[in-house]
Amino acid sequence: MASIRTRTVFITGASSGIGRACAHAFAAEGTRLLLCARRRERLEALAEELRIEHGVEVHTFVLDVRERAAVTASIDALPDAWKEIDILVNNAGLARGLDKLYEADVEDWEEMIDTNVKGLLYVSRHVIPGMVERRRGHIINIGSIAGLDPYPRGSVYNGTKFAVDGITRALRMDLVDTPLRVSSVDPGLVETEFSEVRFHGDREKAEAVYTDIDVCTPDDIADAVVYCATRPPHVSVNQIVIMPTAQASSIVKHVGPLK
Ligand code: NDP
Ligand code: 8X3
Repeated sequence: MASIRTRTVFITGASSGIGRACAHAFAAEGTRLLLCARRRERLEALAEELRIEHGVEVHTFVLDVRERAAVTASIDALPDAWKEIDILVNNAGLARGLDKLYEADVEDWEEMIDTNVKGLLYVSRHVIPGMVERRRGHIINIGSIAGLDPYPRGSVYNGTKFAVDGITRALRMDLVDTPLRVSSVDPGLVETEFSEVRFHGDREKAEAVYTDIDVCTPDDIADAVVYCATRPPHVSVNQIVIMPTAQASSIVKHVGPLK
């Protein structure tokens, strides 16, 4: 295991779920943390928690990754001590709706495409050049089983996560002549705010997704992300697909106790 102590890790969408768990897991390894999301209070509370629990340096900023100009301006405006990003975790993302393509709300599509695909691209485009210049960096994209194996009513969310898979693999080719590494961690069901966001705040519908099935926790996923980041420099963990034991594909899930 390679030490990443004092490395600077930038996590998008750190205010909740997997991003928040990644912040804790990296802090436990002694990294410095650069965290963004749209909800300022959440970020500030998390930063305080990380400083107290792990004694690490944390810098937060509010960012909507869909806003291209804001992405470039906020990264350019980072204090000098935070400009050299070693590990980028492209995590900010969401699903909106669970509908047949021909019945779905087009606004939901725009939000998913703008966040999951364009947001990831804007951040990557602005962070990676510095990594190439310093000949040091690791990009870890949070994809999904939904980006490897589609499911009914998921077409546009599926499409965005298939795009993340394609982008991840092509980027790895673009960087093959550099010391940079590109990984993707592709989870199945993880209990976070994901389903509440998907169902536009309908908690009952969201809770039903995780009822009677022993799903993954955000910490399970963060553990896989830190695994990717702590391999020796000559080892690239290209992809980790990580699901609950009771899930075998996007659509094959076992509800109820295991036999
Ligand atoms: P959560 O809803 O708990 O967290 C999503 C995070 O993304 C929040 O911190 C949110 O912060 C941030 N975010 C959303 N939109 C934006 C935006 N426009 N700009 C900046 N930040 C944004 O869900 P998860 O933790 O589950 O999701 C994290 C990633 O994991 C997503 O990419 C998701 O697709 C992926 N994933 C989730 C799975 C699951 O079952 N939960 C399974 C497979 C993949 P804020 O609202 O404060 O901006
Ligand atoms: C999230 C997993 O199956 O709910 O990417 O789409 S799923």
